[in-house]
Amino acid sequence: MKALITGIDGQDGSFLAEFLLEKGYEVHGMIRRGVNPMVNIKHVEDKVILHYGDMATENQLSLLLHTLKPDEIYNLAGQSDVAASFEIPEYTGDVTGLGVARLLEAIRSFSPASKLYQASSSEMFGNSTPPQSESTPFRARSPYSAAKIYAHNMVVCYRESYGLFACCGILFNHESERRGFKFVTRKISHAVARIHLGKQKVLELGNMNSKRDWGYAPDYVRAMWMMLQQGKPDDYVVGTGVAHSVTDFVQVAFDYIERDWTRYVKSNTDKYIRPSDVNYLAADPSKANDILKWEPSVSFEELVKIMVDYDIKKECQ
Ligand code: GDR
Repeated sequence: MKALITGIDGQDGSFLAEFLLEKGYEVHGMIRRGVNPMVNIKHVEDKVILHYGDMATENQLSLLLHTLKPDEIYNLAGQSDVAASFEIPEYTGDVTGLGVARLLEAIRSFSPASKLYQASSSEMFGNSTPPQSESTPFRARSPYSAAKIYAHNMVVCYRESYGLFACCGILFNHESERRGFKFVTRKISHAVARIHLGKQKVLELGNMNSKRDWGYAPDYVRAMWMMLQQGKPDDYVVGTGVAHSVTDFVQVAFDYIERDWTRYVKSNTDKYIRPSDVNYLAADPSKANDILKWEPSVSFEELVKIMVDYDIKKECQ
């Protein structure tokens, strides 16, 4: 089996590459030229085949699909930083939204038998009432979610119009020791590690009241693969079903190093407040549980510990 992962150098791409290699796949990855992509995939660099490409240009996507004709395509590329999408809305729309239209056209024209996994996002639900399921309405609250909703709708449209085997995984937040430092969980685990070691004194955060359904990323890449092994293409919500606030994450992380978080954390820092935020995301993962037989394997408390332990070890090196 041959798979192509766009955005292979991101958190999810790297876990997915490992997962597919273990299953005996020939794994190809698309990376952008000019970025230093190797941090997350350094350890599998010689086992995967990397290609330059960009969601912002159709030529390379078409050529890649024409040459590879992969059995499975996992589209994990895109501008995924919600806060940044307010500053670069056009770019976000181009790569995260229109990029998917380019990819779908390339699949339809050059590799229509390929199965597609599209990384949709719980952010698309905006402030729709939790728990959110596949039938919950989408309500964009950021340029990022508007782009993801467009991409999601395009995948559904191409599935229904051209019979492509294309699935959207509406994934709730999933984190790990490979998460980028700009996302709140890694920002917290990294700061907590540094505070523990006496390297940092203050952690500045934005809105600590928002609630997210946080799971462990390796569990989520398993769900992506499971979707493409079903008899028919469909969309699935993937999350733990349990939500916690940013404050909860902070509290568990600081409890772990036995310090009182209120002495170190400054909340509502202007530069981390978004023009509009999503308040409360909690998955209703019943469909993924029933049909895919998918279940998360790591609890919220375990996730926080994995991340803090990793960052303490890393900061000691
Ligand atoms: P999110 O993740 O926007 O849910 O999108 P993020 O970790 O950035 O924010 C989660 C919540 O924490 C609040 N917050 C802060 N966030 C950041 N980044 N930095 C801070 O200092 C801070 N303080 C408070 C935010 O306001 C927000 O409410 C992630 C991304 O991975 C998306 O690409 C993905 O689609 C969704 O998860 C599911």
